[in-house]
Amino acid sequence: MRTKVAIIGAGPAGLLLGRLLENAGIETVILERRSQDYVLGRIRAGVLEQGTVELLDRAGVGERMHADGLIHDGVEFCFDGDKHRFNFRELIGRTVMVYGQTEVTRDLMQARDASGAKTVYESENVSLHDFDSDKPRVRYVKDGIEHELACDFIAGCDGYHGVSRASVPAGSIRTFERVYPFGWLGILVDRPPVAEELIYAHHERGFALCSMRSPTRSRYYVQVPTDEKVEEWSDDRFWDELRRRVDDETAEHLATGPSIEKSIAPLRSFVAEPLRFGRLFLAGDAAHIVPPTGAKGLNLAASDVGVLADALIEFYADRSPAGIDGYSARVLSRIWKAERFSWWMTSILHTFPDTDTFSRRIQRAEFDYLRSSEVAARSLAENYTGLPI
Ligand code: FAS
Ligand code: PHB
Repeated sequence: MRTKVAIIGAGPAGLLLGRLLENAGIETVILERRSQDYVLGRIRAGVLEQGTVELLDRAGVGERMHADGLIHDGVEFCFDGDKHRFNFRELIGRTVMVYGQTEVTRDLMQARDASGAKTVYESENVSLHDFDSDKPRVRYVKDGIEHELACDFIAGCDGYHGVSRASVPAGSIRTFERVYPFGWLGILVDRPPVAEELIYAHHERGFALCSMRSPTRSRYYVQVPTDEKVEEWSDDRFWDELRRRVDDETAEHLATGPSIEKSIAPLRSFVAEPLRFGRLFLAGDAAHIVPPTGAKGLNLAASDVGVLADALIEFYADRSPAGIDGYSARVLSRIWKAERFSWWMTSILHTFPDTDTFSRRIQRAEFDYLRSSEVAARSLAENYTGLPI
């Protein structure tokens, strides 16, 4: 079998790259380890930057997002009960879209299925070969039968635990990492959101986030120790803890109910460099991880593949290598700025086990500076709504 671009992974990065390339007449094959239902069953991101919305429109999958997504002009920070709203539209004339990653993935999957482009779900033992030559190959097993896919390029969109980054010789790649001493326990509940916009809460007991998926479905998180077990958290225990970390008004208006999903996600910052190895390119979580505090993970994956798609389209149109040669440096510059913002948001909003009174005063000063300085607030707004691609 042969194709132009072999894409490893059918998460948002792989599916969006596939759409952008197929729309430009460039044939792709996506190899995904899991089933479609499994991929759709993962509950993850919730906030889209305007740049991501524009890319999804360009991919031709924006209809349901514009119909069901919620435009948010800002967010609220709550520091030990003090609340302050940051109005992004007033500060910098930009907004964000609340539309769950599950729905983005569903829209991309449906468009790909309708186009007839080939996706091999439940492909096993994917391995990458000869990507340091101009004849790269991918091998995989499907239903017990071995296959080989010859291609021009391989896009490693297979996430943090994928095979693509692991296939790069150790001496050819550097990684940078910070693992945080806590995780996020998240629940999904079919109850109206407690507020119109997201509330990021700092409290001495730990961070909490009030988010949403629609006017009738909410998403909440509380910071938990890294060794916490989700089975030790009943719904009642979760709601009690959330109420203690937010302001009184929010606690009073919280509409609680049975969780329909409950899971703990670890928090880490991670970047691999470079992101191009001959005919292999890394994009999305295969290339980087951010703590979800800044709502950057999904958005970075989208901006990576937007740049990679343009580079590959240019190569096939003009045989020009300029875009593919410049891919790694270009996306890494934006990745590191998103890493900085996500680390900063995580640092000011979470309670660190080894913290001291000086560090807690600095966190409070960060909040006081943000709410008293328009310049500081504009910087927050610029980063949260997404830096230029
Ligand atoms: P993904 O991990 O989504 O997709 C990679 C795909 O590759 C998967 O479908 C996987 O099955 C497949 N794959 C892996 N190995 C393979 C192999 N060997 N062969 C074939 N396929 C293979 N971001 C936010 O902005 N906000 C959040 O709240 C948030 N919460 C998160 C919670 C969790 C538990 C996790 C893990 C991430 C969260 N993220 C969040 C980040 C998340 O949204 C990612 O940034 C986003 O999924 C990145 O998309 P992809 O790069 O496509 O990677
Ligand atoms: C979510 O709704 O899942 C969400 C929103 C904002 C974040 C992280 C997660 O920063």
